[in-house]
Amino acid sequence: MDKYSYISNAHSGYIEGLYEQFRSNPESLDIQWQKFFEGFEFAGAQTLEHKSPTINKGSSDPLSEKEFAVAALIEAYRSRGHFLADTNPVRKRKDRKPMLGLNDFGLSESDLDTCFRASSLAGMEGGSLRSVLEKLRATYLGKIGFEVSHVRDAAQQAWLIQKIEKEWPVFAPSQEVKKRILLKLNEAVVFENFLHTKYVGQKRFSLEGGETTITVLDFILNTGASLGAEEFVIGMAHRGRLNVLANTMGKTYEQIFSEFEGSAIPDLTMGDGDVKYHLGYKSDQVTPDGKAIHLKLCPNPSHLEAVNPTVLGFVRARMALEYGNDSRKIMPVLIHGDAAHAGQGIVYEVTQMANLNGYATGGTLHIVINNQVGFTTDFDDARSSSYCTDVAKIIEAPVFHVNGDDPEAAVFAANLAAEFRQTFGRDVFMDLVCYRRHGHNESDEPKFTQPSLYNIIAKHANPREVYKKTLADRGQLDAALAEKMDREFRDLLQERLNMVKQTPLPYLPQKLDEQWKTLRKSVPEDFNESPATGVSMDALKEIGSALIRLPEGFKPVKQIEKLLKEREEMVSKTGQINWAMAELLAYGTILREKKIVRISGQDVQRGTFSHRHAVLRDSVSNLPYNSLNHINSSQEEFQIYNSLLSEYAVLGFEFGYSMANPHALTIWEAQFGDFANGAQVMIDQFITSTESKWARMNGIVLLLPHGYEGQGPEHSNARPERFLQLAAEYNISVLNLTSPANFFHALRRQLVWPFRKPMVVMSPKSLLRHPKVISPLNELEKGRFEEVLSDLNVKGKSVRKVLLCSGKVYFDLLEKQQTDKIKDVAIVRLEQLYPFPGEKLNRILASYPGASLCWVQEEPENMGAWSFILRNMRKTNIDVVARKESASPAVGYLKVHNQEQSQLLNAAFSK
Ligand SMILES: Cc1ncc(C[n+]2csc(CCOP(=O)(O)OP(=O)(O)O)c2C)c(N)n1
Repeated sequence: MDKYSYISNAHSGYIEGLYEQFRSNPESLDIQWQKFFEGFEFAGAQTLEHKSPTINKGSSDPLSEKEFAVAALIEAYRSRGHFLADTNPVRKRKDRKPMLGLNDFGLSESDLDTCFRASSLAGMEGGSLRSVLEKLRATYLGKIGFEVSHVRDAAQQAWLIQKIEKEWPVFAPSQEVKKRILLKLNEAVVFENFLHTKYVGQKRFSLEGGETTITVLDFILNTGASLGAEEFVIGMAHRGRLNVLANTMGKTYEQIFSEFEGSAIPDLTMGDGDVKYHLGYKSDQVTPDGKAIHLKLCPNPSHLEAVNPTVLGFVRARMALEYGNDSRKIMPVLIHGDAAHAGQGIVYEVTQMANLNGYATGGTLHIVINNQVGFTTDFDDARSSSYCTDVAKIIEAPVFHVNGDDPEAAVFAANLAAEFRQTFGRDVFMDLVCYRRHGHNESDEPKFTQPSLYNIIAKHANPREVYKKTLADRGQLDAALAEKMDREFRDLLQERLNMVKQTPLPYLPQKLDEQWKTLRKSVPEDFNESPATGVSMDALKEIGSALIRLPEGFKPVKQIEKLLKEREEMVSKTGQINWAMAELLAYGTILREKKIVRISGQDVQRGTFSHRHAVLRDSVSNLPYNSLNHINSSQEEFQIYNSLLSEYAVLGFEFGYSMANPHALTIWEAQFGDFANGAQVMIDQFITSTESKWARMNGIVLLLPHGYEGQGPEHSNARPERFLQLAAEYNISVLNLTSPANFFHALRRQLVWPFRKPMVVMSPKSLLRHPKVISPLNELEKGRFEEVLSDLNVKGKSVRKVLLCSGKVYFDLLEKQQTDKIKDVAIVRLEQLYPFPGEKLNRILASYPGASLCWVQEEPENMGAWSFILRNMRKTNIDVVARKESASPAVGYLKVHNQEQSQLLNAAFSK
């Protein structure tokens, strides 16, 4: 093999390809390659035989091949150097085959003293290859592994390379900065150590091994604030949370110790509460540089990474509410565990949201506390990717892998990350490689599974000691100062603990955020009757005309012309409105009241079933037109976004949004209700339990298309039984509606109530076009949401049977009742299942004395609302007609479905 085989066989084609690309479209290349080829073309004519840098085997100009080899080597350090960086504080890094040896490029020791033109052309200072290599190693193989070559945006990449190559090698923090680093490390280390000795074996998910996190956060807040951020919203799991609460968020040590003492039983009327390492907190602080900032740590459940979309939704809403949509003023910070970040699908979903119109928040700053172990699982079993942060590459976000034992490196990376986020408004990731001193929690034995690693960790000094030694070795530390810091902080903690031992502080939930102050907690009586939610006819007409107006020159497709005509007829001729119209009118009324309506979900602009057409498209230009944004000049904005194909993250985002702005109507619509189980974590851990766990209300709306229409096991069932099982203590409302007017009032009720409740609606599919699914327009003018609808046609003592039902089956029953002219069976609809409108229902049932009662549902008997009805009507003699118990929600054959449906109807009306 000839000595340049690597470059000539493997890389020449590659570089030639790049050169071709450069000639046809220079912008498409990374900035270093652009510079390289520009320089090469400029200088090439004088020294190269060919202007084109074609590399021929046996070329007569070996120097030109070596120039390319040197260029490839520089490029390789930039793109793969991170694989060799010294980032692991406790063990040798895995060999990721970085191929950075001289011979990997057809170079050898004998070339080291040659000065290659390529190095200065590639943006490195000139000099011998030896000096260039030294610089590359110092820059890329030090305590930070910079992973930035996948960032294709030329400006971002040039900025990053400049910072990395010009600033990092000469980074020398001032004495002030060093003191601050030590102070934060001291707080982090002493706090953990103090808890460890005072509360032996109590779970706290300590940060030990990763204490540098506290320093990193401190600098992110300081730098972020200096660059314009006024608010930071943090999401994180259990690991290190108490330390962050105490030493970043400013939660008092007394409060934390009181929670450890756990002496007093808190007031459970406020809810059932949560463990201390899940609780949220907010505070106002001043950074070391003197900037005032608001900090918020969002409450989160055990489910790792589940909090992420809620943080982003929260930030998005705050951005609009407080900061005129200036994303530089508010920064989301997500702190991850390495195993969770690599393994949880929600991380991918949330990453995909980063730059989407409907979800962008001006970039998230991510920090992974990478302690190399997940519970007991080593990273080799936890991911196929090289890094736990590899998801960053899908959005071309830079990643800085940092040795957690080098707080100065961590500070450089933290500042760089904050600056990048504030400069470019894009995500950035910091992978803080550290270790976990104890087991998963403080009573776990880590040596069961990582004995050799834990032998090393047992002897490894904590990051504060490591830093103290570094400073001492450099002659930069006053030993007495470090001693003093330690002693004073320990004494302070002891003093606070003594206070708490004498008088423990009671548990107090966080005060409500400003936006919530006009609202109150609900009481059971609130649900006896819904509030009035009617709207004047003038307002309805104004919205109606916006819904039929088009901008000058707008050419809709044919079907839309027809739709607009129908809309016009509904409002000005027939006075009978369908589902879509009721829905759009409801949104319009809220917008007119200067409140935001925000909807997202798959294909929501048109509506999965083509009913909504909230955003119209010009048939020629394709430009969108959002009719509800053109009602009048003082209205609020109608925000309707087709979402990415995700349920978990999108529902989480909307939940977070409604957490920040209770005066916006925030809606998530599932494509079909079945898919809500892809977001089950959000439903269980947040939507239905937030008020009880964290004393926080939420008014999100879930629209879940539901109904048996012969479409098979999926697309039929939004699993109302699950929501009904989760319903208790007035935590949510669950609706299964049949009337457009009722939908209108239910939507409006969300913001009229003086409290907030999540609302889950089993929403229609075929009923969207059912001729009987209409309401008189004037029902929107007056009235309120009706929880129960009685039979208007069949009344009185002659009724032998009452069919109680909910949702779509009503129309099947009604058709049979009318076709067969049945006068002795009445049909009563429960429009709201939960809170169960028992009193109203009983009043209606009392008007049918002597009649038997039968619950009718389309769902199999083990699904639907039946078990809920039984539980709520246990004193009533009630029968059931339903599909037979089954494992699958519905049959796969239309004919069988039709057969079942007619049997169901016959059974319902049978004697
Ligand atoms: C979704 C989910 N699955 C499983 C668990 C149980 N669990 C708690 S911590 C943990 C390991 C997390 O490892 P990592 O993300 O590396 O964070 P660390 O605890 O090491 O800081 C697991 C599996 C969980 N909390 N959430």
